[in-house]
Amino acid sequence: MFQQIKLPYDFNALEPHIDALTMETHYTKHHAGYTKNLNEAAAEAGVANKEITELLSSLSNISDEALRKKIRNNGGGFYNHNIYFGSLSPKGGGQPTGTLANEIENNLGGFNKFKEDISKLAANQFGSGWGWLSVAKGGKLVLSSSPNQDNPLIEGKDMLPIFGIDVWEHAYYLKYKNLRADYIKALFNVVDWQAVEKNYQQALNR
Ligand code: MN3
Repeated sequence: MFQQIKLPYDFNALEPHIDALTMETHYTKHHAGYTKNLNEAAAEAGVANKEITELLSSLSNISDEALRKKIRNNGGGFYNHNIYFGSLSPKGGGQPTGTLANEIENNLGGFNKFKEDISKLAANQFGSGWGWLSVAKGGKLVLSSSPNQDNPLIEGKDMLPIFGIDVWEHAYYLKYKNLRADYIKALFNVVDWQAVEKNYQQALNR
């Protein structure tokens, strides 16, 4: 069974940056829905025992086209939101420290440049999708964006995403309406860089 991460904070904990109703709807409806649909489709396709990263990077092995599509959309939705919700915290904000900070400095031109670049990628993603910070094989940090519930793994890039900005309207519309850029700016006030650093270390050790 694929399971949603438990939120280590209350739905209202990220106020005023992310409002409680958005958080509750996002987690209990959208993310829960992706997870349920993934579990159904994965059982049907006989891939329920795979690691999610393995499953998403080998979708072409699923011969039934409808099932493959269902697992792509819902498996992406499941995995992407585990990363998203897991890297937010009421105690977040500020900047990464340690190894991740050094790599952002060395690979991505420093934190301010990184923040500007990933924000632009997320803001400019046409329609629904994600902005990503990922780790390529060998440890290099890479920025990208994806449509729908895709991510670099699904796109066959052999990179592990460690931080994602959800720019589906369900992530911000109740509070920010059409102002996606304002939501992205606000999100940085609640990013838990220690959690992202943990994801980074795991990605290095894969
Ligand atoms: Mn979402």
